[in-house]
Amino acid sequence: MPHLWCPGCGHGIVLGAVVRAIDRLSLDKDKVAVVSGIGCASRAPGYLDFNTLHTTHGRALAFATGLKLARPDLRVIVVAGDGDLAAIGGNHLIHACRRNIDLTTVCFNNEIYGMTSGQCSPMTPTGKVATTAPFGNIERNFDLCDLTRAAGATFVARGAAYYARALSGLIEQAIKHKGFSFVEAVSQCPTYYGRRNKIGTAPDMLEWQRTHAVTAEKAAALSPEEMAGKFIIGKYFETEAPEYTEEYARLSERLKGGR
Ligand SMILES: Cc1ncc(C[n+]2csc(CCOP(=O)(O)OP(=O)(O)O)c2C)c(N)n1
Ligand code: SF4
Repeated sequence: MPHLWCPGCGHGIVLGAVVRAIDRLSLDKDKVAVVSGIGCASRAPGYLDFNTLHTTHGRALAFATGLKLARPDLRVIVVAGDGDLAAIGGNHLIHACRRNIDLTTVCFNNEIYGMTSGQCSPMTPTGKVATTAPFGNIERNFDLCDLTRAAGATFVARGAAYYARALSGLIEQAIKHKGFSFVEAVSQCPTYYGRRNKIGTAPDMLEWQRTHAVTAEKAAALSPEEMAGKFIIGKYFETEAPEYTEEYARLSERLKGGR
């Protein structure tokens, strides 16, 4: 199938994990809507036969919020890059979490702006090189799982392209969850991140994911020194809280009754 992603890009693997999760849940295709912003990750809906929306950079969650409010019966899934969600769309991200609106967001985290040729994103680790940080990034990157949990998301998980099957399972759980669910999917951009940072080819980057991802159980047994540079995968957090579209429907009924 012709596609725009570079050979070895992790985004196709992450998209495959999303599709398998939807398939396993046997959702009616017409009841699924996939919304994205702009960037390499955000081209994913172009390959899907659901209701799809390719929107503007950073605004996928704003469009998805409007869609979900108008059509609460739809399963709305947002797919977008780390730059899209955490930089220009950062404000929409924290407020979607705070509202606990029933959307599932999958962040294709390649730690860089891929489509525009490798500028820093809020996920570029300190010290890494980008076109906008030729001497090494001096900013600290977000921990998106901490950020979304603190902002009010009721389901938070992290997976990686290397662990595609587990990632798909996490996305499946996130879609089933009622409320705002967030899955960070660590993906590789060999073209602009791997090559520039001398991490190597796509297989080298996948090997890096294999050796640097640890489960929460394993992480608990490791010292801070042993955890340095590693990242935790698996379900990070799940809780229940009032969901926004239900609260809105309740308010609407109350006002219709004049109360
Ligand atoms: C309003 C606006 N600002 C900037 C851009 C340019 N732009 C297109 S893609 C992109 C970065 C995408 O990075 P990310 O969201 O991390 O996705 P990736 O391409 O890495 O998958 C930018 C800045 C744009 N299209 N619209
Ligand atoms: S630039 Fe990077 S993220 Fe974009 S398609 Fe190529 S490898 Fe993938």
